[in-house]
Amino acid sequence: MPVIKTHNSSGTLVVTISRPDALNALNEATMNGLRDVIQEAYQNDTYRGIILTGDGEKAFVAGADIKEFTSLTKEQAFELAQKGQSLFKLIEDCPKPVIAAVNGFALGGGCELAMACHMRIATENAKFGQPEVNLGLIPGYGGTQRLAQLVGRGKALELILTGDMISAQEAKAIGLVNHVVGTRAELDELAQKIMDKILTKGPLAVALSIKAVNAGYGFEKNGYQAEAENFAAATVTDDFREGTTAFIEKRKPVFTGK
Ligand code: CO8
Repeated sequence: MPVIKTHNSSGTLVVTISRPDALNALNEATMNGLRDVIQEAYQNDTYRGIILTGDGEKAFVAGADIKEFTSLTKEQAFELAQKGQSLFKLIEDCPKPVIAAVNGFALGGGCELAMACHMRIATENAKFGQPEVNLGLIPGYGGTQRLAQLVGRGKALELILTGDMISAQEAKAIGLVNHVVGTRAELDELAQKIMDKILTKGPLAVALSIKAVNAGYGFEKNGYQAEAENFAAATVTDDFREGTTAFIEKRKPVFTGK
């Protein structure tokens, strides 16, 4: 199962993305599994909050599964981006608190997933980035919007245009991460400690706070549609074919701008 759920006595649903051989990359089955779990969390009163994490020490999520989208049509790419955007929006709008516990690489769709959560806690070894440009691509799961909201437009553009990976400490310094801890055990402990504190508050006040904060970042008012359109436009270029082929062949891409 690519999405594992466990439930503890405090009412926290721990959702673990588990595809260790692919650094927990988000393939279709994982995205579908994640949607099912989040929808269930909306409806099931046993679950009072969600901690979202990745299996193992190496990766939270290393992005969308690059091997799955090498031969998309523009229409399919647009639909896939919109589908992912709507799942991440479901997470962002969840009336129960959602904490990302980031244990390693949070890249591309993985960084976008962490940003859709209400807050982010990371281990020292975590690395954040939007490396899509290395593939001749742009972020497609809300990253162009949420990164700018969290760290400001200038820093967001620097990260998106260079594709650079940054450390957990750098991510904290720019406001992408709330807290950084040393080990995986400390990560789980702090995520639960913050969750437990939130769970002592009035659940309605928590839900209404999330709703009110999110209202200032309206899905309709922002550029999600433009992101999906430009993501789709990128997927039918020679550069995208070269970028993804080079990743799979483990070599540097040679881009031509076509
Ligand atoms: N997709 C598929 N497979 C992956 C991915 C990925 N994103 N990341 C890693 N893997 C696989 C590798 O191919 C490798 O598999 P194999 O053993 O079969 O060769 C395995 O995981 C281990 O990875 P590495 O050997 O590369 O491990 P390293 O420690 O050497 O490197 C890195 C780790 C730096 C994280 C490296 O794996 C990497 O650069 N990964 C890709 C990161 C990336 O570019 N992510 C962004 C993807 S694009 C994206 O997320 C767009 C979001 C919107 C999509 C919209 C949907 C259509």
